[in-house]
Amino acid sequence: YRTDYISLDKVPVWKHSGAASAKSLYKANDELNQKISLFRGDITKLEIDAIANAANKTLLGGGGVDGAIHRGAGPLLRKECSTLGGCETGEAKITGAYGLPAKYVIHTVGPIAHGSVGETERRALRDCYYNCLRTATENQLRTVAFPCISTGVYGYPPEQAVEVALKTVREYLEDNPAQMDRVIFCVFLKSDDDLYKSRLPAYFPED
Ligand code: AR6
Repeated sequence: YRTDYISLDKVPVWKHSGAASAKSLYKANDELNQKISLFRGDITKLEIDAIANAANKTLLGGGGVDGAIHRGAGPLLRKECSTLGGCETGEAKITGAYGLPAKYVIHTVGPIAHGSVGETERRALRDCYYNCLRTATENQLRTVAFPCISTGVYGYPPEQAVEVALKTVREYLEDNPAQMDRVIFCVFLKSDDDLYKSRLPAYFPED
């Protein structure tokens, strides 16, 4: 038993701040809103069904969130990853989570942007979120956390990435309402926390 693990009951459902909602293209849907959390902290501590990993094509580990996940999981994760034949940009592959409190890790490879993005990168980032959610559903996994894929070393501008992340999750939940109980946006930086707080009302509006 580890006191630093964070179970789902300690991750509150996202709530509007009470400020006037941002202009939204989407209909208010309280059932969907109840499935969303914003959590600032270390994704490796979450005791949920699956955490997404912002990996590279080798799937053999790296820095950033990938490094933290491999450190927490231990060497058996790398061993399993080494059997998968890598992963293409936008695709997702599932493994066990070994020493982590989550049940599974869903590895995905974000686009390398280095500060500028076009439609190719945007679509690849969308594919990352979508394919992680689809992989979770295929494995009957109902609680999933995402880091801010591609916005670290890979240089995707966070204020553009947040739009892709929120839009893809919103549309997935609309299309698959019975398959998913909770999607956690796990931010690490204060700036991403602020960004998600300001943009969540546009994708998950209240009445
Ligand atoms: N929990 C949650 N988020 C984290 C954590 C953590 N423990 N640590 C960092 N972040 P990055 P990328 C945030 O660079 O841009 C690796 O070397 C971080 O603040 O990890 O997709 C891979 O092997 C940022 O917001 O991923 C690849 O080579 C976010 O995670 C490459 O980096 C993503 O930053 C992938 O680059």
